[in-house]
Amino acid sequence: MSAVEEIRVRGDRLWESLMALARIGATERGGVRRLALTDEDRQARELVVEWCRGAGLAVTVDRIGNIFARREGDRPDEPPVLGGSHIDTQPSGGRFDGNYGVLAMLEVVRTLDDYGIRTRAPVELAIWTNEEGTRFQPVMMGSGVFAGIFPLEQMLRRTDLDGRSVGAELKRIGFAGQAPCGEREIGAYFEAHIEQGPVLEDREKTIGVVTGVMGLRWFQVTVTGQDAHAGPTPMHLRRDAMLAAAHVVDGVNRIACGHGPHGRATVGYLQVKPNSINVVPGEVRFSIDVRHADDSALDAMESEMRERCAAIADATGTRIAIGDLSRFAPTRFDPGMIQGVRAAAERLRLSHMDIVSGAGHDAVHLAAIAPTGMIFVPCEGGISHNESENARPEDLEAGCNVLLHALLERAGKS
Ligand code: HGY
Ligand code: MN
Ligand code: MN
Repeated sequence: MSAVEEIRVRGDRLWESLMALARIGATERGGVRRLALTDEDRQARELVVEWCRGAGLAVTVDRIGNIFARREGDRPDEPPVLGGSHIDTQPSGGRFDGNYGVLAMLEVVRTLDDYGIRTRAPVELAIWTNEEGTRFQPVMMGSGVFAGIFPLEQMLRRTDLDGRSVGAELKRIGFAGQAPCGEREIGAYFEAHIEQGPVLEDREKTIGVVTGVMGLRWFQVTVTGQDAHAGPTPMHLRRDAMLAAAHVVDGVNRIACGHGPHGRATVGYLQVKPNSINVVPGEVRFSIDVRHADDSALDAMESEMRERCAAIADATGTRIAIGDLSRFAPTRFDPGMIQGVRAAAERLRLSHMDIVSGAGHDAVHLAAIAPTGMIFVPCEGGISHNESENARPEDLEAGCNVLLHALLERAGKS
């Protein structure tokens, strides 16, 4: 019987499961398109549930479609130690964002079985509904309902651009579960994830000990001007919504650069009406994603953005409406969990460094209700939310070993 310190996951089996899952929603350019609650999401959910049941786990689904696969512990009444992430992706997403955290947890469970290890506390694999927030807002929806941050009924009524609701889509794909959302004690939560940025690769570190997550604010902006003929309408008599939008895009970029190094602002989505080559646009709708590691900086960025929009509206004779889409404050993880991840990396003799996550994760919501920690591994060129997203098998295996040993420390070996 191997001493616990010597047990290791099987990197080949982890890689095979990642590649098998990546085939669901695979794109021609090597990425994955698996939007939340689509048929691709259903197929992926069914596959992972089948693997979980094959590993002897008891699977439950809650009312927002979060999936929990439970491995019983010797003390079934003890709050479970959870590990997981999400399997919904961006429209042109990658094979590892979210999927790695779910399948690393499955690999941990399979490894515990390989070595015949029983834990004191129960262990649960978690798959959170709609982490990406692309098709339905807010971002990190399922974990937010589980943590009591988003009201269930309101989230079930949220609709996509085609008017389909979360509740109807959960029913349609067969994942409108019966279990209550949350309302139970969680012993701890771990999430393994690719970094989605270039720092670990640049510093040649295998493991990121995640100390916290940047705060995020999403806005929906609607600029209203006046449709007009592109020929007869003189420049100074136009109310050009596209011109105003262009000034806002440039303005938020300057605001973020003015709050470096952690300031971020992105306009990722833009719709033009009537979107015709010879019509001055009368309406432009777009998103703004603002982030920072510090809440007062986020406040400053938001007020500068609102002031700048008011000035642009005046200057262009347009109206600019700013709606709130989603937000969460900067998060610091539990010091004991951070130390647990760090100690596991040290025991495994893996190079590591502390790092703040620029990307949001379900761990942000779990941190509100349980001791939470994250483990990062590098991704190639720091590229993510991109079909070319890639990670090295040996790094994925290393991160999974850190998850195994940090989780065992928390769940206790019987
Ligand atoms: O937007 C984010 O940071 C995450 O990928 N949903
Ligand atoms: Mn993710
Ligand atoms: Mn993502």
